[in-house]
Amino acid sequence: MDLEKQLNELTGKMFGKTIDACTDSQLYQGILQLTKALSASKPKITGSKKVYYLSMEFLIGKLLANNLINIGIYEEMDQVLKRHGKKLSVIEEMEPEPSLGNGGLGRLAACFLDSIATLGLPGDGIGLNYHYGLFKQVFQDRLQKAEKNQWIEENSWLRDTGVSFEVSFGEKKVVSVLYDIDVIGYESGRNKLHLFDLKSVDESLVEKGICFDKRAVSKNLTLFLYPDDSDEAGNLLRIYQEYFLCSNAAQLIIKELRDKGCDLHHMEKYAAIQINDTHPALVIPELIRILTWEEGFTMDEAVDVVSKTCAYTNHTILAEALEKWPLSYMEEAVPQMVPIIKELNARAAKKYKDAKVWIIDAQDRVHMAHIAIHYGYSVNGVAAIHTEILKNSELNSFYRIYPDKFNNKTNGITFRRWLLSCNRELAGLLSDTIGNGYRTNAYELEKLLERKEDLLVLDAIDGVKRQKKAQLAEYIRKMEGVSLDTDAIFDIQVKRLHEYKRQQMNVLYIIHKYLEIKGGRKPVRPLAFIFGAKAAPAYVIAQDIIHLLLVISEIINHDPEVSPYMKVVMVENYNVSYAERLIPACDVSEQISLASKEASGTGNMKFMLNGAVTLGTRDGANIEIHQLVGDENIYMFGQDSKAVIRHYEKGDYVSREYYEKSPIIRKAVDFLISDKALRVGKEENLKRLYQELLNKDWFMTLLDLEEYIAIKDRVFIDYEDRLKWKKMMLVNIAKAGYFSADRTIAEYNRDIWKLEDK
Ligand code: 26Q
Repeated sequence: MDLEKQLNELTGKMFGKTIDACTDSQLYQGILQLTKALSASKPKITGSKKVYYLSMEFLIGKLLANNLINIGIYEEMDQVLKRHGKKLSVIEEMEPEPSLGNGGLGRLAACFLDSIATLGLPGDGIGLNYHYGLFKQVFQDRLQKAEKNQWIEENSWLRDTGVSFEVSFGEKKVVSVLYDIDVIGYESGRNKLHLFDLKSVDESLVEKGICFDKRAVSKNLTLFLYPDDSDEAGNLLRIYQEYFLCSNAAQLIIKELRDKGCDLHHMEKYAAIQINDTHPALVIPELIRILTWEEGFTMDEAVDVVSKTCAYTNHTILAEALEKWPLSYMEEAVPQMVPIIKELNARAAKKYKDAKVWIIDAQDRVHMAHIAIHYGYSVNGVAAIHTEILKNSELNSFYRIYPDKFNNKTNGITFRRWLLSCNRELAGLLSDTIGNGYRTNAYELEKLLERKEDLLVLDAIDGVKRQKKAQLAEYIRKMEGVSLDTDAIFDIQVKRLHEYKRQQMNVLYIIHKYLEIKGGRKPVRPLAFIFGAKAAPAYVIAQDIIHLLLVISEIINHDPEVSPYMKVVMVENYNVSYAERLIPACDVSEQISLASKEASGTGNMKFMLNGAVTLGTRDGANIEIHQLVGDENIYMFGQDSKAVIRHYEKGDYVSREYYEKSPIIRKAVDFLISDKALRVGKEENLKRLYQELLNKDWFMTLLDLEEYIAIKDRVFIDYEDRLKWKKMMLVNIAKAGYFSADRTIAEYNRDIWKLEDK
């Protein structure tokens, strides 16, 4: 039966209406139901061994467009709606965005699920069904306020499975319920994202904003996602959440293996469990607990088989983000884990005299990463430089014990969402130019290099960029009330707000530029600086940086002398959907973290794929982008990771020296507490930030500022050599194939999971 007929029947059944009579919201619900039915008819991906990807976060974003593309009916659905005077792109807007992740780590998990299914590998995600997910950001008085994001509607992608487990927190017992979301591969079969919820969850616990009673564990466990991307948050509730995920995951995996008749003594032949950072590392002691207490294993047998089944991915070297939980918290929240963890620690301590590798330290803190490294068979970093830093410094004591466990898996992104879906115009142009092959083999993008001198192709790529910039400008005008000139250079920095990512360095450049324009030095072409970032509510300096951004944008956009030449926009509630609009419209991709601190970054890859040119430091995957595109197609600056690590070791970075030595830096920094800034902004926030920059500046903002200003000025001048710039765009797109998550997942499978091929 054709799509149109099916949709008409469905809307008839659901609302008693034909397609023509439906509202956009009703049409969305009809198409959702139809897509769900079609995906259920896709073959389930099977095989003797399966990977379970455990993660506290799956930042899946809206699913409608992506599912239609992967099922292969996007165009057809678009046509059907057109015939009824409707637009699919408008209907897509009706879908609420699930925000089940903070940033990179969560989005990576979502990209990986797409690629696992696309490669035809049996593999499911296991996570939590947060009712509100990450907070919704609103700006009030130029400060960030957090509100809840209600994303689950009556009609949603979730399927109630009827599966349910009991989870004990000492004497306290709760019951879970399992919801599934289908994961459809591109022109492939179907896997699952399993999301556990709490049967007794109580949404009415939520008071103002995102406040709720933290102690009512049996009611609150799955209400919110912790908003602390890479920051400490020693909260008991987080341990409850982590154990809730791990216990459910362990029970589900054992149930599936039993149902398949597998011998649990050889679990490693049937299952690989990938632990996404340490957040789900309790799955190791929990599996050991179940096998010894309930399945009659000896401790040796249980430790052995679990260690052959679990593998750990590290996403950070920030010391404050490595989870260390006080043993007393564990005793309170998950007492049944304590004897197991003590036994695992005793085994490690007996074998290795170096106390740095023990699980429980002298202050009775449990190091989650140490559990995962000793009792897992693989440890991987997420970009080449990151893995090297893990091996040579952060985890060196472990690398010396287990050199063979360590491996690198440079991150990747799904091209289905980050090209085919968010930039249909570019995807179409690429198909017309080099054929469709790149859609399944991303390396075929390199065919574009043969057209590097072809003016028609270069102009067409530039034409798409203009189109996407115009679309974004229109959206920003509507949403943020700021009008951007499409002729301006769009310079974009979007990512979580963190000092190490150095949004504040970008702002100091902008202040410098503003002062220059005030002094009569105008740029040849208007500049548009666009930011998007959420900050952890408890991260004070990050809140101050948001405030500064909003103050500076207010001052600049309302200054008639300056605003014709530059605009600054901080978009509200940056999320996956906003990223899908921003990334295709970007000219200059800001990737300016302090070298050694950004494990990989994945936004950098998305921008490159969409024809933006990177302005970046020698950090994370920027280094691999640089190697691929060569010196002429990227702007790299700043001290490298070795120099930065040396500064930390010697303690010889003194920000005030940079401030005193350079008039440019001094003028920009002083502007923070100038009358002009204080007239618009709050003294408390601006002064605190000023003091922080001068007296501490732990993430070395001023270290690279002069170089940053110089190179950024050069970027904007180079943009005027339009031919050169268009070639840079083409080379960046052509070389992005390496960053397909399909490549990353093929490597995970080859080196770690070893599942059968299709
Ligand atoms: C830990 C304990 C308590 C509460 C929260 C947390 C927590 C939550 C999220 C700690 C860290 C995160 C997220 C980390 C993250 O997103 N890391 C990013 O991972 C990306 C994918 O590998 C990399 O590209 C980024 O470089 C890395 O910053």
